[in-house]
Amino acid sequence: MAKKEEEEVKLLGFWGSPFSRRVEMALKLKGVPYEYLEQDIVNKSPLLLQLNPVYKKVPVLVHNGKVLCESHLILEYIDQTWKNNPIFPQDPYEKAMAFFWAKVIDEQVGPVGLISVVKAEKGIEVAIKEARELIMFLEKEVTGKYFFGGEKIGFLDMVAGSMIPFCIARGWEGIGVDMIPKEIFPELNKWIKKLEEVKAVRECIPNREKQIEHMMKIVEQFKSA
Ligand SMILES: N[C@@H](CCC(=O)N[C@@H](CS)C(=O)NCC(=O)O)C(=O)O
Repeated sequence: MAKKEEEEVKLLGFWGSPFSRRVEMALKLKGVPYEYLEQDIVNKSPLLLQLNPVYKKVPVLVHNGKVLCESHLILEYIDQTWKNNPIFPQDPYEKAMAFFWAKVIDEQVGPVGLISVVKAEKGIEVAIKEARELIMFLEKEVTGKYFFGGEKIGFLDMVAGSMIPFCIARGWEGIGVDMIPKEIFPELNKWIKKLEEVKAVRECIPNREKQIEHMMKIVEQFKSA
């Protein structure tokens, strides 16, 4: 019998990055061993610049010499390469919608939601109201489900989980805003608890105090930008 080819999986990431944490969640969920290379995202390593010359960002996954950038694409690649514990819906429409909401989370709710509240150009109340209007779409999306992915944790749980409760919410918390209170978002709060019960997720949640401190540095940059 032919010997199974040795897999070489490397991940260039940054501890506080939701984009790289979600890739780790997927690798852990699938039980894929990987070598993790922590990156300085300010003083970028020659390796990062060489592997992701277009965006110069983490995460970068290297699988048997093949280089992949952009977390959504990396998660799809992981799901198609290691088929156990699938994280994408089989149904083409559901899969397209998962990508749609992932884009909303990364491009609207995430950093943009934090910047809008920090800058509060129309006033803090309006900024909070607008951010919550977007988050309400996610509350509706998860209502009646155990996870966004259904019975089991999936792609959208990893995208939303890495970005909102364990990253951006810590920025809002740092500036004294409880953006996702239980009274307004009961389903999302239940979902956050369920996420924390999943070992692959729990192992990828950054330390709370360290993350708040990191998010406050980002807030200062937003203020002076
Ligand atoms: N769209 C990218 C976003 C990746 C990203 O923004 N990574 C940040 C870390 S959180 C980074 O490497 N930033 C370095 C920079 O902006 O120069 C993805 O989904 O992977």
